[in-house]
Amino acid sequence: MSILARDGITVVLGSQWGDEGKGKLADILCGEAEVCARCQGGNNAGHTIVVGKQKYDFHMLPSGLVNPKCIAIVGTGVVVHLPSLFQELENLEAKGLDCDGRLFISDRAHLVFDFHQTVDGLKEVELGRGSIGTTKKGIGPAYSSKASRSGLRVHHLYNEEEFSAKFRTMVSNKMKRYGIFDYDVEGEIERYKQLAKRLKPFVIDSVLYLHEALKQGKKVLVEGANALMLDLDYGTYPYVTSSSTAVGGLCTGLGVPPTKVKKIIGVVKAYTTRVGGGPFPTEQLNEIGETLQTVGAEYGVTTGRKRRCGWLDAVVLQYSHMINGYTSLNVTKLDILDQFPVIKIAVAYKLDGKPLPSFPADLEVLERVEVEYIEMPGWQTDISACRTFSELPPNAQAYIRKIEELVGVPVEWIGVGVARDAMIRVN
Ligand code: 2SA
Ligand code: GDP
Ligand code: MG
Repeated sequence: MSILARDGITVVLGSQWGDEGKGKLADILCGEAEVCARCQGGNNAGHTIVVGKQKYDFHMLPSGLVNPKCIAIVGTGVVVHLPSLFQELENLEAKGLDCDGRLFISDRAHLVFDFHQTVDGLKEVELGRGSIGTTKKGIGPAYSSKASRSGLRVHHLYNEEEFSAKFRTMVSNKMKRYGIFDYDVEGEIERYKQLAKRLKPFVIDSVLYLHEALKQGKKVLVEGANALMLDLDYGTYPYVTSSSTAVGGLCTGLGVPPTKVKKIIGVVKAYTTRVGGGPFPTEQLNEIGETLQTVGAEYGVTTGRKRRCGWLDAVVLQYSHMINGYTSLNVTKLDILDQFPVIKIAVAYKLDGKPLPSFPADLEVLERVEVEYIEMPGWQTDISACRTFSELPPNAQAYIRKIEELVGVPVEWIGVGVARDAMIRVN
């Protein structure tokens, strides 16, 4: 039975605050995909894939590169820091992946420059205690350049005069706003001339490429980065990233019609984590949170920061499903709950004693909500060797069934360990 939609696009999306294990599922699905594309974000993302003894960290490049038959596309909606892109490619090749002729970059994708990263850091300092906790990869400033129509795109690299003039203006505007910072503008322009040459064989019109691939009936997987609660519009603004991480970002970021999107898999960590600032109603600032953090090895793949941890939140998942319309779910890291005698799930938020109808927009409201939980008995057994749903202990099965009931979406995949094969397919 096919694991991807038979025709059109399958997409893997983070349903919480990221790091749900999207990379691992994307890698499994890429066993069947002919094309794997990224549609948003940049090298702020960190997707981990473990195959045998080898561990791969992906940041900007699609996880599909692990499968030797898969073509990888960095789509228009991605913001690309070229030095990091080549570094990532070199790291993957050093681990034995042959990416030759399999990676393509949209000519319409916007570029992230080192000065965007500097500005990212300066903005965070300005915000002080209210800082977002960004990855400082220049993501927000690069998307700001794009939205303010002053950004540079991949195709601009091949018009040296236009590139240099716009580049100088961009830097000078940033220095007017943030003060003079150390930056060799002319040296950078020279460096980009070399990077442009190196990039040339990778550059394509990704709209045409994907259109043709879909017309030929190829199976396309789109790998979402970050997650719904970090979406610029629907996340916990302003504690969000600067791209559209929801399903809509797929269409804008790749230039494909929504009618081509056939399967939408929401990745749900069996508990919740968040890295960076911002509200987190089910956060456990206690022993439970510490256990989840250590047993779950919850560290940022890009920055190495400790991730904040808490119980699963059905209010978040229901809201996430309203926006993304999941056709199935992948519950990941179920094995991390193995030792808990009791597992909690948030099922409602109350404000001044009254239940809220959905996840609130206003962070001040969110800060004040009282979270209502249900309790489920744990299974207190090692489930890491389970490979079928029926092998899971009854209490673990009940936990999965409860998630299905609360979200109203079937669970198709269950992760029970880091390795590629530590995954249950629920039929
Ligand atoms: P940014 O850098 O502007 O996108 O940061 C804005 C917010 O988005 C969060 N964010 C992330 N959250 C989870 N995982 C991410 N990727 C890395 C990982 C994170 C890391 O896989 O572990 O290594 O720290 C990611 N990228 C951005 C970020 O924490 C801000 O809250
Ligand atoms: P992504 O950003 O959504 O791709 O997730 P990350 O790679 O940032 O973080 C997920 C982490 O959990 C990685 O270290 C994965 O190797 C690991 N992981 C994924 N699925 C499972 C699982 O089912 N069990 C365990 N124990 N670890 C998992
Ligand atoms: Mg991650």
